[in-house]
Amino acid sequence: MTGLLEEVRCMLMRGGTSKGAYFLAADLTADPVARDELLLRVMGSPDPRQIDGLGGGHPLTSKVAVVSASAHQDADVDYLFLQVNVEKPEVTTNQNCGNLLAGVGPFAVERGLVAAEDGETSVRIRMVNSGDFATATFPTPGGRVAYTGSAEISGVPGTAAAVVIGFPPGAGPLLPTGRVRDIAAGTEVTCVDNGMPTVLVAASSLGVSGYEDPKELEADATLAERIREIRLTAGRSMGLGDVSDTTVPKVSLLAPPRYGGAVTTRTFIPVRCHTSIGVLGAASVAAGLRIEGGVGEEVAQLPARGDRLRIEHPTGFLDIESSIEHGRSGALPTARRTAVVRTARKIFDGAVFPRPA
Ligand code: NQM
Repeated sequence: MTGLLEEVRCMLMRGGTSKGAYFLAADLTADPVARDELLLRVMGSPDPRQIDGLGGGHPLTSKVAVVSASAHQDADVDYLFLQVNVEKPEVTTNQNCGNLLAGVGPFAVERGLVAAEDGETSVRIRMVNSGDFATATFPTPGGRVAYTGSAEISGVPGTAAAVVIGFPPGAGPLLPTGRVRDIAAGTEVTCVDNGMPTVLVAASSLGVSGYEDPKELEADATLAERIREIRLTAGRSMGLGDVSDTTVPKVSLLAPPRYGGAVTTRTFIPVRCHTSIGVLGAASVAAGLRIEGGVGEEVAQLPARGDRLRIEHPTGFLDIESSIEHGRSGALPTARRTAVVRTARKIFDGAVFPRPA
């Protein structure tokens, strides 16, 4: 038929400091090749402006969540995260996204996958990309998702209802290289995975302060090349193989805090510099700062007590609760618990009309 556009049921949501298209798995084809081809047309990729689709021309606004009922005994729903490349015809599943995760519980209630309580509802989520789990708790007065509230997160104007997300320790090792410190491309790093494979580097060891604006850092070709070399070497040591075309590991530059937090960060995801910091990226930074002998030790100021610490980033801060267990008699540390407050908001609900194939 000529002239008619195909349509797919879709909800656009802000999840934390990112924005993405949320789908029920049942509303998409199960064939990953056909699904990815459709999602490129939905988001308007490849095109730096994504002018003909939902994407916003930046990796943080070119994201997709696919949600379905879970068959796993410890989960209510499965959440598959897809990163839709802005400039290349590429959709990847090799990373997770803790920001879009914030919208998964509300979306699951909106679509009837989970029955809401009158008051607040907890949704147990299996993150398909990593196999890890999270529990999201959010207000549902009268059994309906409340989006307005008083929680404020840096990088998002205004306030909204809090989505409290707790993460039990993931299945993989906290220190994937088996060491607290490595040399990657001549630079001292600590490679951590507390939900997001992340390479921690002192900003000063790369000749920058770590307080620069993301745009200024992105424009620094010498820095970009150093970060690329560090990622390639660290990625191999972390068991991720050749990471030249993947979005993980992230590289987080660390500098001393300036506003009472524990550390300042500038995080490369992996080429663009994050305007704030990813949730799981922050979980990895927070756990990494607590590792005795790690590169964070010379830079961070950890709170004297308690699990909560504040990570400063380009547009404010992210508070996160994190604790690790230091191994006895030389054993490596392991993650214990991580929890964070995010917000999420439904922006539209309806049908998306993808660019014709
Ligand atoms: O680390 C960006 C984001 C993310 C990922 C990225 C994220 C996380 O802010 O949990 O949320 O690192 O690619 O959405």
